[in-house]
Amino acid sequence: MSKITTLNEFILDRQAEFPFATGELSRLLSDVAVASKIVSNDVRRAGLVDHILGAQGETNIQGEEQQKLDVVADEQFIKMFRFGGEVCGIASEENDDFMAFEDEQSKKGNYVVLFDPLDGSSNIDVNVSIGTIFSIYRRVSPAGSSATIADMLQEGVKQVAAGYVLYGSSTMLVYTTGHGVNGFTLDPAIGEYCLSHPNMKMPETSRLYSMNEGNIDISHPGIQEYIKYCQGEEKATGRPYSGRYIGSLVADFHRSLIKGGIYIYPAVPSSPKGKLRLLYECNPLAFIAEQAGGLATTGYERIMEIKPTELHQRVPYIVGSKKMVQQVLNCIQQADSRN
Ligand code: P6P
Repeated sequence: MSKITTLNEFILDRQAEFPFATGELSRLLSDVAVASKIVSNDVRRAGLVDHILGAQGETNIQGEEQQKLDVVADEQFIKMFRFGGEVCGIASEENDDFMAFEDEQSKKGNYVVLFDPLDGSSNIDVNVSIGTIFSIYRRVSPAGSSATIADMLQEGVKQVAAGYVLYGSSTMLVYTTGHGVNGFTLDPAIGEYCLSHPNMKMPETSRLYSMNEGNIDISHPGIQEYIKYCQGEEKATGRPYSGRYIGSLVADFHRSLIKGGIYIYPAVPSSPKGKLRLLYECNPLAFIAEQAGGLATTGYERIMEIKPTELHQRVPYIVGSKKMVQQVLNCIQQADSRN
């Protein structure tokens, strides 16, 4: 049995890899981990909320209004960042505008965090895995001042760290600081994240594709062509492809990271710019994907090179195994050249 490496040990061991290695980013990553443990505990009790602990909008015996779990998660992460001392501001899927923390300690913080506190939360009611996604940047505004929108609207290539927490059959935290991808599984017996998936690499190809089948016929002809190829009859080289779509981005992405695969959420008439959010869904997972050997694109440009223009902007999203993404790009290019 090998030695258990906890997340905190791992972060400290690797601290020298961080630019500006003053321990600030290490503490921030530890803050993310602590907040996620609290959210994990809430998620594990979610099934009790409506039926035993009271439905959203009702007040509990303390007279506190029962909140939706994604609001609870959002407030938990914001509280952790606000009082952690490393973060001068945040942007979250749950809040229309970004938040600049105005206390003097926070204004000295060198980082901003953009996050989706509980992506796929509509799956809670059916007990399907959900996740937290986070993206960390160094601020561009002067230390000591209030965070600005410019701190939030940075290209994905400027992320200093990114990751996700998957509340699945176990709770896993997967992150990168630009030096590879590592996965940690929460051991509830000791309350620690333990290194379970060191140096994660996304297989270059796979027979798993992940797309809402209802979108296929209304998406780009090149994407239609690719999916039809995947759904084609028995391939001479082996079993046909399999469709796997959980409807929870973090769970679908994590499977691609482990087993290989491709996740596609294209522009469709109901979401002409795509459904997924660039800043706190697509960029952080793109950073993970690229660090693990995969690719992430809109179909026309690298996700992490997009210059953001607004906090909640959406983009078409194709992410996963390198050879599968390249094949989709070829299909898109060929379809465009035929038009
Ligand atoms: P659809 C969840 O709402 C989410 O943002 C992702 O987690 C998920 O992959 C996608 O939307 C599902 O969207 O339109 O297929 O239900």
